[in-house]
Amino acid sequence: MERTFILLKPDCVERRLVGRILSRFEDKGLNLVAMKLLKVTPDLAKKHYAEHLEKPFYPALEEFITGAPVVAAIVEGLQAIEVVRGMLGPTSGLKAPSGTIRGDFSSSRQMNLVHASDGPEAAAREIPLYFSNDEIVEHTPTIGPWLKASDED
Ligand code: FUP
Repeated sequence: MERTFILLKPDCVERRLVGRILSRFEDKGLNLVAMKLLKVTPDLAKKHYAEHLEKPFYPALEEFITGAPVVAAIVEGLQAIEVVRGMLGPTSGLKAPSGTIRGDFSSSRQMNLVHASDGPEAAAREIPLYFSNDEIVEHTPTIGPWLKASDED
């Protein structure tokens, strides 16, 4: 089992899409192991988007990500990092194919509704930015045997 970090961004909360987007992760069979509503501070935005700090679009990105509440979550599942990235689609909603979250709900490169870790190093860095260890809930869902065969890992 692998864990990945998901952030439902301000456009997702403002557009009342939180329930519908979370449903897609639940429908896929991913386990929710942590979740909270918060406002990203400028300091947290700089840490989260450290690789983009020097980019020309960073000031607008910080204004956007700090502009309304977000929902942060950790989900768990087989190959969860790659599976969730595939569910989001490419960065721009204009390029993302129908059937992906960004393709179905976004027409923007910045307002693309959801962030998810793009690899194991990113997940390991991002999860502790948003959650302490005691906010992560270990849990084995009873439906587990109906979501995958016992030899799949
Ligand atoms: P992604 O990994 O798909 O979330 O995308 P990136 O890490 O490349 O970019 C991080 C965020 O910066 C994206 F969600 C959108 C935003 N962005 C812009 O606002 N303008 C750009 O030109 C590129 C990215």
